[in-house]
Amino acid sequence: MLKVGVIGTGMIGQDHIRRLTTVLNGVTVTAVADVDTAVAADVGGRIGAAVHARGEEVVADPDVDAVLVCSWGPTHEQYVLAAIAAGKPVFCEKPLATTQEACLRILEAEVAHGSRLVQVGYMRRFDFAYRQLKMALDAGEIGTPLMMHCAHRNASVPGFYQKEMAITDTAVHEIDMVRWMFGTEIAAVRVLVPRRSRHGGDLQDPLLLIFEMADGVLVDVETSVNIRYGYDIRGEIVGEDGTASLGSLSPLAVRREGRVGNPVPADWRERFLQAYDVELQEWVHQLAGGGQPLGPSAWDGYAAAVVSDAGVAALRTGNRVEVALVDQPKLYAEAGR
Ligand code: NAD
Ligand code: ISE
Repeated sequence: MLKVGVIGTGMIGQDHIRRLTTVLNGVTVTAVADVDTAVAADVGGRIGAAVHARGEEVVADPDVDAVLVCSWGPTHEQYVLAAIAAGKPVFCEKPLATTQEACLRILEAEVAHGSRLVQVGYMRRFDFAYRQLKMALDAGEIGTPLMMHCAHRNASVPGFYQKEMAITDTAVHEIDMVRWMFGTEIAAVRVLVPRRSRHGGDLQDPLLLIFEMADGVLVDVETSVNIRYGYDIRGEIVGEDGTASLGSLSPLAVRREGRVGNPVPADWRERFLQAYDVELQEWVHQLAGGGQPLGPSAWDGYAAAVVSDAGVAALRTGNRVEVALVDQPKLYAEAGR
């Protein structure tokens, strides 16, 4: 039984604790911490886990084999570095860290450790529809890919959400997904700014991002974070011989009063419910078997941070911004790492 300690017991922390304790096999949650000590005490109390005042105490707890970081982005680096220093595997919700420099410090620490300990929470790689799409692409069903059209629509976003977050917090999922889908890096980013939705308040919403992949594939991503009607994630790849896209929003179709309707998921928890289950179940199995994590690596977290920064610069300047990555350490050179 893998014993996991969770740092950050907010929205996704609680959702992951629910799946670790009631859905998945071979895992138990033995410790939690949150700066909001009342929330941590409540969540920890419900599952009989030790409640610590600080995240570092979760990492150091002898009853914790592996760490799950679900606190706010700017706090990720300190906990990931603490886990690496303790030699414990750490699953970190996205982003790996909020600056490229912090991601590089994590890469350096993991490389010095000598084997992979870090996995980053880019769950789309575990989503059934995205996996089907990649299988069709890799099997050559639509020929050589030329373009991909994506949309990332949130019904609404919290009050602290700022305009750059459409790139660093929202489109960052597409940034990771297209690197994995096409097996190549993003070479340059442009951001186009359309007419502003009246539902977006002070945000520049929507945005249209253009990614130039290193092999020439062009990707466009619409981010709309106040679309109101629900959570809608789209993706269509245009190949030389055909197109392939993510399927229907819902397995349910309601026919009523002369219309057919598919329910739209309310948010990411509903849309990616099973992807998060698969993501963490594969992580648990891999670690319980004594292996290294196989999902998105610290390198992937670093690359996403660099592309996000390029996107923010493109938004601020209106220019095309090239992406410059450091040389990839050998630890991450094998496929899938
Ligand atoms: P949230 O605000 O609901 O929860 C974050 C929790 O972290 C809060 O309870 C807060 O008190 C706690 N916290 C803040 N600083 C801390 C610290 N130094 N030590 C310990 N706890 C601390 O936010 P959320 O929506 O749950 O997001 C948390 C993280 O998960 C973010 O990095 C976010 O980007 C990521 N996230 C990922 C997905 C996904 O689809 N993979 C979805 C939502 C959120
Ligand atoms: C949130 O943090 C997530 O990661 C969700 O998957 C994404 O859809 C949302 O836009 C982000 O704010």
